[in-house]
Amino acid sequence: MATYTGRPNRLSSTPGASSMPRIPRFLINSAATSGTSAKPAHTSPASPALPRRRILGGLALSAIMAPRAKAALLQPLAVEPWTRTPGAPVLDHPYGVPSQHEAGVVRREARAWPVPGAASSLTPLADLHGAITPNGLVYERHHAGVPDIDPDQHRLVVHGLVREPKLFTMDDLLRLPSESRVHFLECSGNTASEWKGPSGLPVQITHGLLSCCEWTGVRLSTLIEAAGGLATNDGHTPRWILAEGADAAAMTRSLPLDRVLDRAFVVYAQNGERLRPENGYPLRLLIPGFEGNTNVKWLRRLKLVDAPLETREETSKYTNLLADGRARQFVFEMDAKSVITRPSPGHQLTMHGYYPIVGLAWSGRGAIRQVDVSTDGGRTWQPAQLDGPAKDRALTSFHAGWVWNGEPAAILSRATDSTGYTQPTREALVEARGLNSYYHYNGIQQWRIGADGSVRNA
Ligand SMILES: Nc1nc2c(c(=O)[nH]1)N[C@H]1C(S)=C(S)[C@@H](COP(=O)(O)O)O[C@H]1N2
Ligand SMILES: [Mo]
Repeated sequence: MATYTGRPNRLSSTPGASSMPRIPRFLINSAATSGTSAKPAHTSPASPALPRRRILGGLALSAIMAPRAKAALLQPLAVEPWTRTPGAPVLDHPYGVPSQHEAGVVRREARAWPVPGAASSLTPLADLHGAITPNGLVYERHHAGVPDIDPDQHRLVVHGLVREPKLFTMDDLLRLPSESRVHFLECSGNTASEWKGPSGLPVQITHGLLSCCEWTGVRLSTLIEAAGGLATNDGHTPRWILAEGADAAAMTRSLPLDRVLDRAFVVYAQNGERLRPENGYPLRLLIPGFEGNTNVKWLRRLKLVDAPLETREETSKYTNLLADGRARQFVFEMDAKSVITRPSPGHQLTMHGYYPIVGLAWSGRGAIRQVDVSTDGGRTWQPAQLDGPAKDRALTSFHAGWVWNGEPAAILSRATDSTGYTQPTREALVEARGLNSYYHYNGIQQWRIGADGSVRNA
């Protein structure tokens, strides 16, 4: 079980932080009171903004420090084994890997799928910091496994209602003007576990079909231009675009041109390096804000058409059944949503006092404008602080201060996006959409804190 030490992720105050309580003095060296090894306080760098006298003064006043930790403060720093001899040589790992102490921070599978090659793995949200998902931890969803594609043989064709149908090699694409933008990617099945009420699952399993990368590639509009521009043939006007993958599922989706043309791009890189095989190497479609499955991986074909093709993913799959038996088709945008990642189920609060509440918010319809946090089950709310300017259709991390008095509590977060839309309660969502739905669950998520400091999805 992870121990949540409650270390603040930012010590300096920032404009707009008025709702945020000042960091209590005893917190400055909280590491000395929790965890297994009590380290001398002066090894942990404190904020330069806080004068040393105040830090030490705060410690002296602290009523919660374990006697062992207090004694350790008076000892000189130990000279640890790693300080006594030179460390590992350069290029120990030509491609770097995380510290061996972070070996538990990995993607996990939530469930077994009934079809060979069909699988998903989830991002460990509770262990990540900031808004970017490292490439090795981006969630995966494959309908028919991960193809091993030779980039030199891969081709992208742009055809249909264009003037000059065109075949692109990867080299061709790399010579076209490129763009790098940060966007989240969320599977429409993310958090489906909570439709019928709290599932008991941790945040990696409830919300981990969610990642955020800086993607680099070529705008769809640039590709269409390179194919001579849109063309009307035999009375057929280009209004939709069909995207097809080169995997064994040949994943195929039709997309309305007027809603994707301004922001869709075909990407060959994520977070500075070429796409990982599991995320679509060598090429994928990225439509910021749209449900995960429209972001066709291993992209090999874009066809301009006049109407949706009604593929399998648009009829049998990825429709949303309402209470009255009718289904919504072509629901593309992921609505505003947020979740508290720390503390979250599996964490353990180890002391009474100050804890930052840390989480993520996002919207498929724009930028996050505000996040509110409640610690009393949704009766009262306080605005959280957004960690940096919120980007369009990107994960935005937030934090809020909380002093836990040791009583049972229920912590929640609620996102509002730049369209003015606010994340609904589960009850409001069920009221509007019924219980036949599977996809697009974005209800407010609550975690319960027990008097023993346990955190549960209950
Ligand atoms: N060709 C192809 N594209 C695909 C898929 C697939 O199985 N095949 N899965 C889709 C689904 S359902 C999702 S949620 C996202 C997942 O992208 P990721 O694996 O990079 O996280 O890719 C989409 N694109
Ligand atoms: Mo998905």
